[in-house]
Amino acid sequence: MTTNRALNDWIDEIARLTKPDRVVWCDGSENENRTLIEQMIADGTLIELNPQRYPNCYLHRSDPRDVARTEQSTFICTPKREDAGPTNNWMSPEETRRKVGPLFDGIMRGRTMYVVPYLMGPPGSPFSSVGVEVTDSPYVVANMRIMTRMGTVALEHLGASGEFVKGLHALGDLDPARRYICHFPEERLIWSINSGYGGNALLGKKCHALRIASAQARDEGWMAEHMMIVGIEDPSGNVTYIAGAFPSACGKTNLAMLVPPPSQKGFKVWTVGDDIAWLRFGPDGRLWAVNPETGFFGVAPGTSEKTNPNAMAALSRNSIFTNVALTPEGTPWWEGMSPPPPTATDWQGQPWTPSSGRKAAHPNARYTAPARQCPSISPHWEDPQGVPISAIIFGGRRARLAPLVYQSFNWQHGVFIGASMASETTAAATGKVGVVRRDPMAMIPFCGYNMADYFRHWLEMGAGRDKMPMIFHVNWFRTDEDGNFLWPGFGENLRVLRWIIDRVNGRAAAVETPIGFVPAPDSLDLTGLNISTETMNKLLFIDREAWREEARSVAEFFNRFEDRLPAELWEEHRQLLARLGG
Ligand code: GTP
Ligand code: SPV
Ligand code: MN
Repeated sequence: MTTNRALNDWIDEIARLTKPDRVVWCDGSENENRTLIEQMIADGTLIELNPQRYPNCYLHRSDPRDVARTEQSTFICTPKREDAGPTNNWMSPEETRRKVGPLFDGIMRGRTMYVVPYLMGPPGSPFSSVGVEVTDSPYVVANMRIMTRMGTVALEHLGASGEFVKGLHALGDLDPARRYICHFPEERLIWSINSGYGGNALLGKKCHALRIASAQARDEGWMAEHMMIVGIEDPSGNVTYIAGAFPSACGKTNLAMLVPPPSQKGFKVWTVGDDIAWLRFGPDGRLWAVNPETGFFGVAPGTSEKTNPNAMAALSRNSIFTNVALTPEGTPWWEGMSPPPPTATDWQGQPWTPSSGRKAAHPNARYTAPARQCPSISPHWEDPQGVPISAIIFGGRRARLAPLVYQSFNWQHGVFIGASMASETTAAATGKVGVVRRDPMAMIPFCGYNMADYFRHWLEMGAGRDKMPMIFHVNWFRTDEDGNFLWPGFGENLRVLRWIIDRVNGRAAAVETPIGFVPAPDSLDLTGLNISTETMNKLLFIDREAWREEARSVAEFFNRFEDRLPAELWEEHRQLLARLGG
């Protein structure tokens, strides 16, 4: 309960609509969490893992129809279709109320309605924003407790203010055909029904911190981005912060937690955030960033002691695992974690052996782990003013075309690079995997308004400012003819981050190409890395004909925005073609 009138009124209204048997206000306490977990163990929603090996850890198995974000059921509900833009599904607020509203009528009958106040961003920070998620899923409550500052702290932050993001979530029957994730940016309201999974149901994350926040940020002159934030400390103790936008399952978490290889003596890496960044100008005119979350909802497959020991430490206790396999010892397992166990129970609860011919964990299996448990967590990760950003990197999965790293010529060209980004689709959303699609700034699924206006906002953020971060593009996923990755990735990515930092400080040498600056031979530190000159040449090769083809495809994409696309981006496109010689 609270004394906040606006909040009480809204909760009453939702309870009248959804008709739960009970209403429980969540305070975020240890006791409350314990009770919820025990209840979920009793009803089979959670399976307790081996308490010696994984203390206070639990496994949840989703309905097989509900294992990833569903972009086809995600809507931006602005009065005018043009305000959602050509890359979002649109429904008018009236139609949404007419069509989706009735689905909530009585949906919580026989169930408990949890009221979850949460704070995105550090307490006392000008960046921070309160939301209230109403849900009938105790699994959502337990996850929100890890991912956000939940309960009393949020109500205290809210005080008597009526300014909070409203999120209504109901599990329903999980029928994908009647699944709706609806956003009303003008009312700061979210409706989610018939899914219990991640980005569809933990409304503080993609729905609030990206879709609603991006629209708010446009109005108020800041940015809400699908970015990790990492600090690189050099041997003399200087820390440079970098923000990076890569599409879902394309390496943000791993980059934010990277472990320097042995040859990179004296470097330390500090994790500030792994998925979302809110950026604002500081009094010094620089761009500062906070991570609004308090946990990691990370991709499990591929995560191991070798690839990401920091994540492995973070998820070793007080964590929830979704759609991973279970070993006979009661420990979680997924592809790439360690050699396969001789027998296991797969993510759907079926007996599994390595010769079963199918995956034990779902490719989008995830862990929910508290950020404070990450050994590389930055001492500044909860600083109310954030950390100052020196470079922004865009990246994606491109088997071909995009070189290991290149630098933009200036802010406007950097925005063009972000706006023309593409990446192969992954299991983070339902649909075909491995198809190249445009994913500007890794925000195609998460921008709460017309992306043409979003590009305009990016351009305006940098206009007339001389302390903007430099913009780079990276690609860890280029492959050879046989489909093997050319670049070792993971910890070795530090070598590329060091080149980026050296460029920011005017130290590293570069070669100008039609697409931007690439490392001059020998300007990337490759000591201790067994990689041939031939492979490096392949990684940095710019195939002009392929880039001309790419430019044609970018033009097709830009044309979808018609007159609304900022002319500056067409100008950059024209200049790129001119540099490519056609
Ligand atoms: P979301 O949480 O979906 O937004 O994803 P993310 O961008 O945080 O992706 P994450 O770091 O979890 O990586 C996704 C997958 O890519 C995992 O299976 C990783 O093991 C793999 N991966 C990450 N970094 C690298 C890399 O440098 N090279 C290669 N080859 N794979 C990588
Ligand atoms: C993503 O898909 O980018 C995620 C996972 O970070 S989810 O929260 O499900 O959106
Ligand atoms: Mn993400």
